[in-house]
Amino acid sequence: MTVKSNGFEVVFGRPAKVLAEAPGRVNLIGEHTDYNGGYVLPTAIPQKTRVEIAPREDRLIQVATANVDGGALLSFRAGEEARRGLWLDYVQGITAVLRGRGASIPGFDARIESTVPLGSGLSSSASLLVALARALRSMLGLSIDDVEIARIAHAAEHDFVGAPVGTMDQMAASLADESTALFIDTRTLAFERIPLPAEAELLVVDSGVAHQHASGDYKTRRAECKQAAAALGVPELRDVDATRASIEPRIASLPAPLDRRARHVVTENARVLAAVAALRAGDLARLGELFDASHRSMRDDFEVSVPAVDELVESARAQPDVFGARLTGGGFGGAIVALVKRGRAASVGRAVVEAYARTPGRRATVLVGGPVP
Ligand code: GAF
Repeated sequence: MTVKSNGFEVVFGRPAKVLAEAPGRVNLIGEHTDYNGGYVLPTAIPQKTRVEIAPREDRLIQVATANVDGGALLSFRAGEEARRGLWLDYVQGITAVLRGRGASIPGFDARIESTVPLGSGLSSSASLLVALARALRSMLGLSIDDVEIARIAHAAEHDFVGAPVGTMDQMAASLADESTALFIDTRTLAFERIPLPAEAELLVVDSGVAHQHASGDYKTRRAECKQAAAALGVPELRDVDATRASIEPRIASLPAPLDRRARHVVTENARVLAAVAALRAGDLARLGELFDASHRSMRDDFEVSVPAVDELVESARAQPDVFGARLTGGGFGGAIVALVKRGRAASVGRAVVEAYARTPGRRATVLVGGPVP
């Protein structure tokens, strides 16, 4: 079988055999909980990464992308993966992890094209990893389920690329769809799809302040959470029961900033469970309150927001028909997500972008919820 290709053939002079896709994600709530064994609630966004692929007779792996510097073609040999600090590492990560799990990986040509914005906290890397893993599963006839695809993508990013991320993004890219929220217990990777409310829509606005995951701040937060868990005598912060009245003084007695970090994770886990209940009950006002509380917690306790993002959140909250708004993703820049009355996201987005642009040098972009092109 060959697939109708709109680029592969131009680069490689033959048709692709397989086409696979995976979406980016926006996290509704449950931030910095996934590496603490906690709960998360992402959903898929319309933007996707698409991978076209065809096997080769030799061991060469050639990968073209339309997304870097107007187009790039890089290569390596199957079995000779070595980290180079380039986007190609994501591809090498997947082939190395699959081989480590016993798959025989031949040479192949691949072309990657993505509409997921880079650096906005919407999981462009996880969508690439999952799309490629799916393409190889289908090209090689591997019997791997979607949770396993997420685990392989996570191992590629965490162990091979060296980004110390949790499992939310890969699970979302592999299992989420646009009409449901994916409620994941990141300790077990058990998941459940919960329908999104028909009366609301999501608005995602990029602040234009690029974030960088593998950077020191994310690592520092991870380390602080580990220290806080050890000081509280639990394996992971997930194990702290937020409903126990005795826990608040114990968290407050931790040395700063571990007290604030622990408080964020413990209360954020509780907010995810409350958000799931609100979704099930169709209680949009409650869901909005939880978005707002999550943002305050990320800003004040986890300290992963930046002034530009706070400004976007406040400006969205000031608009009519907005139930709640918060920073989404890892932070230190990136995008906000707002829960908006259905039919109002495009005009709220326009107002927020306009208000933001009044500060010189600031330019925001509506990524989800804008006018349908
Ligand atoms: C980034 C990471 F990749 C995720 O694993 C998660 O920790 C998120 O930041 C914060 O919730 O997207």
